[in-house]
Amino acid sequence: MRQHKLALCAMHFPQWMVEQTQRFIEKYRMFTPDDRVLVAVSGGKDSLSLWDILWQLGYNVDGVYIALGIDGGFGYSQKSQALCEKFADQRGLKLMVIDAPQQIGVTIPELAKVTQRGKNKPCSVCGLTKRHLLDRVALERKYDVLATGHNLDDEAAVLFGNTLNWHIGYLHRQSPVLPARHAGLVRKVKPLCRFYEREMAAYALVRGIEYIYEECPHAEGSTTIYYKSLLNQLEADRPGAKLSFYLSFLQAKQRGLFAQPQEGEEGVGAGGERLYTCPSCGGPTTVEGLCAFCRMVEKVK
Ligand code: Q46
Ligand code: ZN
Repeated sequence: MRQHKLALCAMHFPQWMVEQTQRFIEKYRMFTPDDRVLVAVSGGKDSLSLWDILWQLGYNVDGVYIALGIDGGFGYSQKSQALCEKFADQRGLKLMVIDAPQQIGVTIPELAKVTQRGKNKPCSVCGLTKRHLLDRVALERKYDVLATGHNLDDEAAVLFGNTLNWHIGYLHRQSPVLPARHAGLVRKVKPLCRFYEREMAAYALVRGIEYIYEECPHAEGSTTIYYKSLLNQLEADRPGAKLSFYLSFLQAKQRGLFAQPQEGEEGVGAGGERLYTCPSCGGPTTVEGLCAFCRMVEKVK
């Protein structure tokens, strides 16, 4: 690991990853051993490794998989669900499977067509659906916190995009911990946000975690992938560039850059706007009436 000037063997590397994760959980005050943690798993290396790490650390942690009904010619959703189930079975862990098409009435690609949102790419409706279903399952089943497997490469790419466009609201909100700003939202944390994608792949390999190698077929050509490749070029010339880009941002934020006085308080959105409550699902919405998810479901009906 050039950025840390550190070389570890196959025995000490996973131990180091587990210890580091515990450090980050404490440093950012993500959760405590008393909390009920729900990990959102996709079948990929990051989320399954996160579950593995939290399980080894002895946290009270269950998993949730959102079945999206995406095929891509190779049974993407089916395959990733099977890997999550296998992972949970091998360790005796509890996995909940939420069937998105069952909840909405159509698969994610069909939903994109019906609603005409993102005609070519279902990612915006997919993201909206996943966020909604994850908040709902976490709240209904009384979890204290929802953990996701976002790694440093993911966070640096999002930060890069937000900085290129100076999305102040998003910049202010991007953080290893996202407090619940509304009764319809659960607290969210990203314990892997300081690990490089390479480190996560190495961890999964060394621990023998079986994960889905293929990306979602709809991820191809996304701006995030483009930003990641740009940042990889930078990292190749300057080892540690991604980490310092992200950490310097967190420090700058702590010092008050992007501060918006009201943001973060309950009932106030990312841009400081008021949050209303959706009369149908009880989730948050920035305009009065149905939330974006419920409006989308109405359209399907
Ligand atoms: S799963 Fe969904 Fe992603 Fe696939 S359709 Fe797009 S948003 S790429 S993380
Ligand atoms: Zn709603």
